[in-house]
Amino acid sequence: SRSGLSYEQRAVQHPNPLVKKLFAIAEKKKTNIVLSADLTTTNELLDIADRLGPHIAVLKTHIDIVSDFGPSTIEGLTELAQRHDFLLFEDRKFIDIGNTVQKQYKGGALRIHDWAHIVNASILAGEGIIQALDQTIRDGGVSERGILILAEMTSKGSLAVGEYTQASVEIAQKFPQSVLGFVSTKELSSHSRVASPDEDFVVFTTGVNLSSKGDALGQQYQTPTTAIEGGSDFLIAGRGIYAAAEPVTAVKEYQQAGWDAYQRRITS
Ligand code: 5BU
Repeated sequence: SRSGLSYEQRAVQHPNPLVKKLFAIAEKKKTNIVLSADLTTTNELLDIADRLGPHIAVLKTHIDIVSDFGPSTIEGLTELAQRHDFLLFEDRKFIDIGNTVQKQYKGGALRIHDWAHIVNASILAGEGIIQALDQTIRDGGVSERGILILAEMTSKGSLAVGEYTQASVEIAQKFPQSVLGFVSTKELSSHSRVASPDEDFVVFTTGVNLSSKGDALGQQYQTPTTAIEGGSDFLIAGRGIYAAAEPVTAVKEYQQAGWDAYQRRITS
């Protein structure tokens, strides 16, 4: 793991072009915030992406909750991602057999591979799912596509723990060209039995909130500071930001807290 280095140093050393770009964006914009933009209409989604875009490194979508989804949703997101310099992450949580996920990733109404730089997948079905997504990425003719493995989940009673989480790391290590890292509550790769010294998986941490401990449906939160101290590299926050009375003020608070915590981690 290289979690003790700056984003700039990690950008220079990382072999994967998409991770290089992600780290370079973080360094340039001084942000490790991933906005979980769980808005349900195209207008609301694009409006929040435009207002908060300058403060985030990645915009995470659940594109299947957008009630009026269409080409203008994707054109709008792609244009804003270029204008404000952030990446697009579709939180699709692929979980089926390889043959099905290839169709879900490339085709269908959502054509996720066309526009999302990052997707995530569960390894419940075994490593074939990652092999399938990896194959689509390598044959897809588009550069800058990558996968995060769902190694843990933040919801109460999650079964993604222990050996399951460990297996996520081992499968990631078999597909270093397309697996960028993990969605997890803390750093994992240093616990791996076969970690190589130059391995640098990126840790995205969801369930981040400055003022709440959870919700009525089992979500469990930690703060930006505890997440970064635990080895997280990018903080995924949704309602704490977009549902705040002043989302721009809120995103700046998360941005500052996340950035300061990262600087403390690498200088201590
Ligand atoms: P929130 O509003 O910050 O609670 O939103 C969290 C987002 O992250 C939401 O889109 C979830 O679907 C997503 N999520 C999560 O909360 N916990 C997990 O373990 C994973 C994703 Br993986």
